[in-house]
Amino acid sequence: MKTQVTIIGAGPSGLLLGQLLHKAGIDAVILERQRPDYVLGRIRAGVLEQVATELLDEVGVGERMHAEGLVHGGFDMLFNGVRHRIDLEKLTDGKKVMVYGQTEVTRDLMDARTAAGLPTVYQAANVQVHDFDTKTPRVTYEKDGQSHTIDCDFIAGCDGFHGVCRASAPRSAIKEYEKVYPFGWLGLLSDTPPVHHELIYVNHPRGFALCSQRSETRSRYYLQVPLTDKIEQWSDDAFWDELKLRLDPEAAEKLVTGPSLEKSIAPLRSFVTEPLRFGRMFLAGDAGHIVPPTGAKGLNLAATDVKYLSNALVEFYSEKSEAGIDGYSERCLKRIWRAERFSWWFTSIMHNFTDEGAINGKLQQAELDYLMHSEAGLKTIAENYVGLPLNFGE
Ligand code: FAS
Ligand code: PHB
Repeated sequence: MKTQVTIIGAGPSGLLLGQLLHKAGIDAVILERQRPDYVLGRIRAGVLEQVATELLDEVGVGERMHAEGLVHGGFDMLFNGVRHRIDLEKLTDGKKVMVYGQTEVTRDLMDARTAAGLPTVYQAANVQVHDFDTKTPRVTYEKDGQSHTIDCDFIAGCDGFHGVCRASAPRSAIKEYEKVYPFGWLGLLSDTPPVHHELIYVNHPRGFALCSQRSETRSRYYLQVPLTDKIEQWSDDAFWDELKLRLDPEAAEKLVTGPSLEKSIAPLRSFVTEPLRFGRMFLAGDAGHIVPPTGAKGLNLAATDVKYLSNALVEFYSEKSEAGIDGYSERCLKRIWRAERFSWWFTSIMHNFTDEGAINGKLQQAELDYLMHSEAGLKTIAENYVGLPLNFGE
């Protein structure tokens, strides 16, 4: 088989890239090692920046998001028993965020790809990338016991943190930066009405909590838990009891509990790969970077990565210019590091770092107190949360 771009991974990065390239008339094949229902079953991101919603509109899959998504103009930060509303709209001259689960984004992109009759190979096993340091890269994979080869011009590594693409880059050419946090997030999805009409981020002596949502009848909650915790230790009742202990009395009273539809523990890390380009192979999304989910940046960074990559490939094919692909890595990394910084900072002020001594808690409280009483402090939270403009700093 021959194509222009082989995309590895049918998560949001790969699927959005596929639609952007299709819109530009560039052929691409997506190889995904799992089944579609498995990809959809992973419960992940919940908040989209305006930049991401505009990209979904650009590729024509924004209709259901606008119909079912929840537009939020602010969120609450709860600490010392007091809730402080971060008025995103006022602090960013009108910007808001869209609460629309990654599962739905992925479903919309999958449906659009199928409707356009575009090639996606699910359950593609043993995907391997070859000769990406030449102008004729190849990808091999196995499907139903048959071996296949795809000759292409470019390989897009959209295969997530545990994918094959970054692992295939020459170690001498790659630098990886990593910070692993001493706790995880225990997430629970339930068909219960959200406890509040906006998100609530909680800094409590017992640990961080987050009250998020997927619709007016479906909620998503998180608790900071020790890295040693196993999901089997957490019954639904234990989860709800702990969440109530971390909420203020009003929210604890209002909280509607119910059976979990999904429950999982995710580790938190800050991770960046430099560079994001290896010859004719590019990394995008979680394949190139990971943020702690506190700042709701993971999915949004993936969207801008693939926008930059599709622009670069359009320039290559339409203008025979390599400027875009040569500048891809640097352009992405500038935005990535800004999101990494905010996600690390927001994680550092909202979580319980027991191993950093009592003074850390006091310093956190002092920082939170300052931020809530400073226009500049509130603005820095808001402008990063809604997403810095693409031309920020230019
Ligand atoms: P993905 O990991 O979503 O997709 C990669 C795809 O590549 C997968 O479908 C995988 O099966 C496939 N693949 C991997 N190796 C392959 C191979 N060798 N061959 C073929 N296919 C291969 N972000 C937020 O903003 N908020 C959150 O709350 C949040 N929670 C998260 C929880 C968890 C447990 C994880 C892991 C991430 C979370 N994220 C969150 C981040 C998440 O939303 C990512 O940013 C988003 O999934 C990025 O999308 P992709 O880059 O497409 O990577
Ligand atoms: C979610 O709804 O899953 C979500 C929302 C905001 C975050 C992280 C996760 O910061």
